[in-house]
Amino acid sequence: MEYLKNQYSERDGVEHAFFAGCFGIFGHGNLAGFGQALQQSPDFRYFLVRNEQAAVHTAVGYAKMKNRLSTFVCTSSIGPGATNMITAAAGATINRLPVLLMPGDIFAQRKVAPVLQQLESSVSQNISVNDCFKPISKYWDRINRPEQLITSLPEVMRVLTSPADTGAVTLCIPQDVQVEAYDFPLEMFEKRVWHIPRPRPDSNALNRAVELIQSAKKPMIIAGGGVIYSEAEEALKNLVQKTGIPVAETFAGKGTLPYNDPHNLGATGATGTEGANAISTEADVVIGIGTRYSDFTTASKTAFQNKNVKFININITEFDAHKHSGLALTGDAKVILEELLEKLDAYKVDDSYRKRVADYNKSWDEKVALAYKVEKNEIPSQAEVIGAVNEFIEPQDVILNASGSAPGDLHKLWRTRDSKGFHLEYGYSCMGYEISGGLGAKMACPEREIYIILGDGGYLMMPSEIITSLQEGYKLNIVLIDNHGFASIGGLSKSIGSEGFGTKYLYRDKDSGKLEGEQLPVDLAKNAESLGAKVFKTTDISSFNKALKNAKNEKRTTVIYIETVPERKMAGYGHAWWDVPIAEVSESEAVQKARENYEEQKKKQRYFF
Ligand SMILES: Cc1ncc(C[n+]2csc(CCOP(=O)(O)OP(=O)(O)O)c2C)c(N)n1
Ligand SMILES: [Mg+2]
Repeated sequence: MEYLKNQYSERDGVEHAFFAGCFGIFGHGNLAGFGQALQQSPDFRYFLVRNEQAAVHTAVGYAKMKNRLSTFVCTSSIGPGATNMITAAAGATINRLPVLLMPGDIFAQRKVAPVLQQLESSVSQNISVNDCFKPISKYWDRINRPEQLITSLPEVMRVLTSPADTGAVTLCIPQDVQVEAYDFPLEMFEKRVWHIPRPRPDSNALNRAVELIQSAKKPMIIAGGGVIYSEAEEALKNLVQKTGIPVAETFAGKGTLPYNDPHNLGATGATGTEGANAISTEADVVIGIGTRYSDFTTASKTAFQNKNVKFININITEFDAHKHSGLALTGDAKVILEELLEKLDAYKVDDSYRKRVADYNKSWDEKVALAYKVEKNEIPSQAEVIGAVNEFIEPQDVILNASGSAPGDLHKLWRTRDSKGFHLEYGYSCMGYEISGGLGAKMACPEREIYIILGDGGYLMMPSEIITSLQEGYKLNIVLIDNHGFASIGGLSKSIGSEGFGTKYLYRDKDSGKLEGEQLPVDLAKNAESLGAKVFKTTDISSFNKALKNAKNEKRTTVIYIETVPERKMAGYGHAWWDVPIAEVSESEAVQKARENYEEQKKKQRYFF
């Protein structure tokens, strides 16, 4: 604890305590060691959570808002407490967000094995459930002797503070080792600052990139989360204004430009706008900045159809910089964009191209306005709910979501006015991230209101951290959208010919044996109330709008409950496709038809050499 307290990060001259404290749940595997240490370290605050998975989501939500310059430690007992963290830890690594996991581990001394919750192995005594963290950790270690911490802790910090390598880091400490005494060198506990670098690109690679851009007639930028983590928004804006190169945004990159910047094509890929998908189809040079090129971004490798398309990838991670056989500009987005701008001289795109993009920006916003427009004051569509929230909240407030049908709608429809105002965990899209991740976001930015868009399915997965938000006095605004099941997966199931099988909350029908009986009598509003939230149960947009106002005056976490009609949806545009394989052989005609369409779409998929 003493070591962790003294670790700082620094970028651009600003220092941050790297750990804001510790989340956790105690059991026999951590209460006597970590627990006792935390008790005697009131300046390293301990936060009791309700679920170890939530602890990690909260740390991740916090780290995302802090642009990776600060995070939390998460401690768990051995066994189930530890493995509960695995889901969210994978999310941290996929989203390239730092979190330090400190699960307890089985006795190093072994005499008492098997202890309660120990998984035994007949092939090795050096295996515990904590080995499951290995494939999802960017660094993993087990401390069998106290002095191993002297060399392990600096590795933990190196990885957590590395913009290229960061993710979940796991440090397992057996429950008996946790309580051993050792005379550590005192220098270990002095303040240490980890300087976050802004590496510049190879100058030859930069020259080649400049040449390639100067030859481009239809260049475009795909802006990913890395733009925001590098705080490169201003550099991006300057480059775009001067050159006229349009920008399309991934989920993590949405908000890099304000929604109404005429160079902003908005969402790209499977959930992309008309403009982004039209331009990406034709683009001759694609400049990916801080993007992993997930299948949603590339419309499952169908988004880029120009035969001669070339990629330039600006990325701090060499692994990502080389994707799509791209010209790799490995380094920090902000400084690379600044250098590019200088070197590009008078390069700009044709006026007609710039105008075409500006027209797309405008015509898309007209579509958004239509989707926001309340048709009738009755059970609304999800888009109307999103519109009501968007029109109510302040520009600096944060919309937060991770799973269900909301991510796609938000990607398309949210008018983002602040680069930290759109918080989507869409790398792992983990149901359950919303409330816990929202708590982390609020802890990182208490001055902003956090609006969590949450489906009934996501709510049921992990409502528990409402309690933690009350305990700590961090107010969340939860918009709970009830469509009585999985609208997203139900829709997907219909699109592959499977009729929404197994996606609604219905009783099992006694005669057919299927889940097609009456609706289950679940009352999620009451459920949220029972956890201590102030609940507003609304039935249409006008009562929803009133609730938004009333919720703003509340001091504690609020839940605005609303039912929506799942059927009214936004259309997909251009190459807005997502590869979800459909059975090659089926007796169902619907599946056969869907398979035909699938085979057509498959033909558009590309490799890039
Ligand atoms: C932990 C987890 N399990 C399963 C999934 C797959 N999945 C994605 S969306 C979804 C349904 C979400 O339901 P709900 O929150 O009600 O949102 P809706 O689809 O109705 O908009 C499921 C099961 C997931 N993303 N995360
Ligand atoms: Mg639902």
